[in-house]
Amino acid sequence: MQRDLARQFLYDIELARRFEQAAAEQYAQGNIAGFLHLYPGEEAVAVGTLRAADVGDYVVSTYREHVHALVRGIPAGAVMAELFGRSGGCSGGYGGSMHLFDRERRFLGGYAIVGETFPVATGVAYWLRMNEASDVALCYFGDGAVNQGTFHESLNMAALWKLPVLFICENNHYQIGTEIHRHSALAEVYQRACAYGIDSRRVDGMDVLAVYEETREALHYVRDGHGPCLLECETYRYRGHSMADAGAYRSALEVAELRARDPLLTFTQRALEAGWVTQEEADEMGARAGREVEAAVAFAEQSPPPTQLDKDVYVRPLDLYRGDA
Ligand SMILES: Cc1ncc(C[n+]2csc(CCOP(=O)(O)OP(=O)(O)O)c2C)c(N)n1
Ligand SMILES: [Mg+2]
Repeated sequence: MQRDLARQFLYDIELARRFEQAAAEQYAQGNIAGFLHLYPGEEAVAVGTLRAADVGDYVVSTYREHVHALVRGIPAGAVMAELFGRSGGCSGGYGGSMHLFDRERRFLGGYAIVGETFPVATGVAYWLRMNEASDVALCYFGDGAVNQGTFHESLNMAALWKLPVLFICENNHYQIGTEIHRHSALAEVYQRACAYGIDSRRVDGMDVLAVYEETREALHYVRDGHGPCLLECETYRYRGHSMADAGAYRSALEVAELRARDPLLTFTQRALEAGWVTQEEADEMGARAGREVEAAVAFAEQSPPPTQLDKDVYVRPLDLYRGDA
């Protein structure tokens, strides 16, 4: 394990945890409207998978995507301003929490519909294949999405045409308040891929190193032209499904057991034991992440609301085809 990479992981997780905490506070203060789905507990998935990806790979994520956007390199201020619905947001303030977008960084959403990421990512992969590109489409989805028709339609098409797509299941074991054994006949998501002859793996999604290594292997496989792969990351969310959900359907014992495997705590411990960071450096990283989040909130607060709805929402089709829209 390279020391620099370990430190990057640690900073990513610190930033992610603090960013989401700040988002919850801003929501409670009325600065963020609509739905807000937070990620604490699941950080090792976004960090491990996206740090294993190349900058040329495309990312298609769900409504629980703030951390994916941050790890992809979208500035924290642009993500927070988008949550606030301000013009400095990465989607110009028109998308909000569930619709983060950054064309330059190949971050193609933020999708609110469960199961929506499958056809979008499969379409991107089809386009990549047509252009003989070596990039891969990363498709994120929750355990609740695998019973949607789009899952089966997209996996079939991706396998049939050997498309370069990595399907990444963020299995936090709940679809809102319904535990996976109550919503899925087959609770081992990775086993479903064999119905389409797709290579699949399962990894401990609380372990950032394991996620990183498994994703690297999977991406090699896809990039080598073998077709799609499915990676199931077993993880857990510490908060409710959204800010509107107190998560009362889970026992205190269950939450405590999973809190003991907190990726922030366990990876910090591991980094200290391996000598990748000292305690002082780890503390400094946390403080630096805190300052970055404070600056992001300040940026969002001073960013004006969007005013150019007519210009930004409607484009002439010809502009789109010319690529200058
Ligand atoms: C097609 C569709 N049906 C229902 C919903 C309402 N809904 C929003 S999130 C969600 C649960 C999805 O759970 P999962 O896929 O496991 O993702 P998680 O929220 O756990 O990350 C549901 C049912 C929706 N957004 N889209
Ligand atoms: Mg889920």
